[in-house]
Amino acid sequence: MLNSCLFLGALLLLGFGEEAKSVAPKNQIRALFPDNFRWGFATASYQIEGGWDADGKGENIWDRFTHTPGNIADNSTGDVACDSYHNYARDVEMLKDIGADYYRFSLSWSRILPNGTLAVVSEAGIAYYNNLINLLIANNIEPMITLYHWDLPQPLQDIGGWPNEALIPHFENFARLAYQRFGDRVKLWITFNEAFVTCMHGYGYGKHAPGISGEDTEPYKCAHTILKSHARAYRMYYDEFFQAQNGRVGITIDSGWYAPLDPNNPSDVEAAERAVRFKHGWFAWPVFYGHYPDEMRIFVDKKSEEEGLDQSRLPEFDRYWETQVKGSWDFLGLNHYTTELCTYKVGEYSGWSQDQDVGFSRDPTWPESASDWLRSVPWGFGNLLRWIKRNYGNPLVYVTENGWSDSDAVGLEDDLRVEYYTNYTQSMLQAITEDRCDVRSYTAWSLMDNFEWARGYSERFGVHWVNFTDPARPRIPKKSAAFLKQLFADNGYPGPDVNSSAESKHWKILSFTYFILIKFMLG
Ligand code: GBH
Repeated sequence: MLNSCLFLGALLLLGFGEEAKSVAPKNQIRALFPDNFRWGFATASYQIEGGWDADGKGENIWDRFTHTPGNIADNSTGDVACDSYHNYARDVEMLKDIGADYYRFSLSWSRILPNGTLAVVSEAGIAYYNNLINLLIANNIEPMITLYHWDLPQPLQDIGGWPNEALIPHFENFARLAYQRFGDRVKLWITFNEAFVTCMHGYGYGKHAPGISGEDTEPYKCAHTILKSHARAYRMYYDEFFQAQNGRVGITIDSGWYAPLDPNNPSDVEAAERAVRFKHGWFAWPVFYGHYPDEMRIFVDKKSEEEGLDQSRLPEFDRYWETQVKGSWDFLGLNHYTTELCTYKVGEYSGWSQDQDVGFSRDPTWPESASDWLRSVPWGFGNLLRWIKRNYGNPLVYVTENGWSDSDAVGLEDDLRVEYYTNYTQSMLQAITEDRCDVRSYTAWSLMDNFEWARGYSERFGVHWVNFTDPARPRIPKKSAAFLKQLFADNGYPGPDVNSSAESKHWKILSFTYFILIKFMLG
C-alpha cells in the first residue's frame, strides 16, 4: 500500500513538474541589467529634421542626391521628413514619456556651416541645436551627439568628398566649433556614424549620396580619410577641451554578425572570421591597434599585386598617423542589426566586397523585416559582443543602434518589432550577465519613423508612427513604444526567475502530495 502511494506521489510530482516547466517563458532570461545601465533612442539629422533650406542652411550631398530623380525608391526626399526642425519639442516629449536616459541625434554640418567651412557660421543653425540640447537637459535627458551621420556639405563633395584627405582639417574645424558651442552641456560625442556605409554605399556601390561607383579603390581611401579625421577630432578634444569639459569621445562602427554556413567546414569558419574582420575590423582595428587587420592587409595586398598595381589598394598609416589613430576612443559605439552566413568564395572583381573571398547568404527560416538586408537573428548579437570582448580586450561598448523595420501596412500593432527588441535585448543581457561583456547602454533605432535613405519612407523603423502625408507630421506611439517604456523602467526583465518559480511550484506540489499520502495512510 505504502509503495503504491509513493509510486502515485512520484507520478504526480513528475507530471506537475513537467507542467511547471512548460508555463515558464521559453528561453527568456529573468534578470536585470547592471544598475548604471542606460537606455536611449537614436535619430539622424537628415532623416528627421527637414527644413532643408531653412534659415540659411546650406546644401548637403543628401539634398543634392534626393533632388536628383531616380535615386530614391519612392522618389521622396528629406526636405520635410519628420519636420523635427520645427517639432523638436514634441520629440523631447516622446523621449520623456518613454523614459529615455539619453538621446542620440546628429548635427547637420551644413545647417551650422552652410558652405562646410568656417567662412560662414550660421547662428540660426547653432540656435536650433542649443534649443534642443537645453530642452533635453531640462527634461533630464542626456544629449549624445553624432558629429557626422552622412550629410556632407555639398561644397566639400565638390572638392572630392571623403576619398580626398583635404577633408581632414575641414572636419576638425567643424568638430572644434561643435565642442566650443555645445561642449559645456554635451559630454558624449560620436565622431562618425557607420563610416562603412559612407564609404561603401556612397563611394563604392553608389546607392547612397554622393552616388559614386568605384568599388576598387575609393572606399578604401574614404575609410582612410575618415579614420584620420576621427583621430584628429579625438586628439583635439583632449588637447583643447577635455580639461574644461570632461566629456568622452568615441566612434560608432556598424557590424553584422558573420557565422559559418557550415560550422563543421573549416574554410567556412575561416570565411566567417575574415568577414567580421573585413567589416568591423576595417574601422575598429585601426582605432584599437593603429593598423588594418592582418587578414585585410594580406588579402588586399595580394590581390593588388596580382592586378599588376605597384601599390596596394589598401592604404597604410605612417608612423605619425598610426600613433594618432591608435587608441582614439573612450568608448566603442556599436550599431548592430542582423546576421549573415559565410562560405569561402573567390572574389569576382576588385573591391572590398570581393577582396575578402567570402560568399554571403541568409537562412530562409530567419524572420524577415521590410528591409531585404534585415532578418531577426538574436543570437548573432551576443556572439558579436563576445567577439568584440575577445578581440579588443573587453572595451566599454555603447550600443548606439539596434532596430527593426516594417512596412506602412503594419501600423501601430508592431508585434514583430516587439519580438525583435525582446529577443535582441535578451541576447545582449546574456552577454553582459553571463559573459561579462562591458556593454553600458542600449540605443533603439529609432524614436520615430523617418527617411530611410535610399528606401525613402517605404521602410519604417520607428517606435512612434509618423503620418508623412499630414503637414503637421503627427507621431503616435506603437506597441513597441509601450514595450520599451516598460523595459527601460524595469531595467530588464524582473520577476522570480524561471528556476525559482518552478522550484516554488515544486515545493507546493510536493507538500500537497505528502498531505494526500499521509491522509491515505491514516485512513
Ligand atoms: C543604420 O544603417 C543607419 O545608421 C541609420 O541611419 C539607418 O536608418 C538604420 O541603420 C536602418 O537602416 O538601400 O539597398 O542601399 C544600417 C546599415 C546600411 C542598412 C545601408 C541599409 C542600405 C541598403 N544600413 N543599407 S540599400
